Amino acid sequence: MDLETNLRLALDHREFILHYQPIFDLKTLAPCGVEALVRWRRPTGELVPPDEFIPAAEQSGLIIPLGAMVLAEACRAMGRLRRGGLGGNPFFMSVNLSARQFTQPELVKQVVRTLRDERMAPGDLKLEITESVLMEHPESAMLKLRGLREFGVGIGIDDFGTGYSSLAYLQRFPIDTLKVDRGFVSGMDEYGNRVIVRSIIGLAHSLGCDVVAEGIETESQLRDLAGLGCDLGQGFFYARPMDEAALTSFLGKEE
Ligand code: G
Ligand code: G
Ligand code: MN
Ligand code: NA
Repeated sequence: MDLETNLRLALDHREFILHYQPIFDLKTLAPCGVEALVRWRRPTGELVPPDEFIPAAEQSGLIIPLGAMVLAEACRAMGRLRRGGLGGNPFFMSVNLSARQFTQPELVKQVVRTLRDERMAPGDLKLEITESVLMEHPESAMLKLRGLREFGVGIGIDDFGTGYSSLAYLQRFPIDTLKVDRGFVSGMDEYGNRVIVRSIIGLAHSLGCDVVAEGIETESQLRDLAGLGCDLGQGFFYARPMDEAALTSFLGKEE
């Protein structure tokens, strides 16, 4: 069977699950949100990472039902965390949107409907979109971002610095967060990467955004980023992506 057929069956059989990676405050080390990351759990127990199926899901259009499932499940998990008294206030759930999901005409309506169905506070949700997706059709992207923002949903730009952004648009888009791509963070001992990270932090703050550094693997990267004024971070140093049970226990210990 080809991958597309396999993915279709996997969706019917509910083989897609979410892991969550905590995002923390670089100054206090307190958790302040999580990023939902989808995995394909094969009946054998094997966990297939998203890089191996998101492109095919995107190509085939299956990303639409898969993305809808991811969003609804992330909202439900957030509800369970809140009811369990976990996740301080403010605490957000970050969900990745692919190009095809974001360009869907019904995107804003669908997000609004899901939040209502799942009774999730819009301010608890952050959507991550890459800069290339936003810049491809910036005017229609603007309308969607405004629709989401008016409803109270947060917007983060994922992998920032790896694509091309028009500064004029960045300034006009209602964005809350820039996420520094982990490539820059892992290379921060090189002067060039360090300059880029410092510039992204400065740019984000000038735009009124906060900054999340991705892929923090060492304490020295953490200190370095904190020293540069970076607000938030995620990475193996603090916590790996984990299933909901592990997340519940992780957040319980951090309270
Ligand atoms: O989970 P992992 O840490 O391997 O993530 C690899 C990539 O897959 C990341 O770039 C992330 O943006 C993407 N990804 C993870 N989960 C989702 C998802 O639910 N939807 C989309 N569109 N991309 C995702
Ligand atoms: O959406 P995005 O592509 O940024 O998704 C984050 C990806 O980065 C996921 O695949 C996640 O598993 C991975 N990741 C998270 N923390 C680290 C880290 O500290 N180091 C590395 N190499 N990868 C990480
Ligand atoms: Mn992301
Ligand atoms: Na990223």
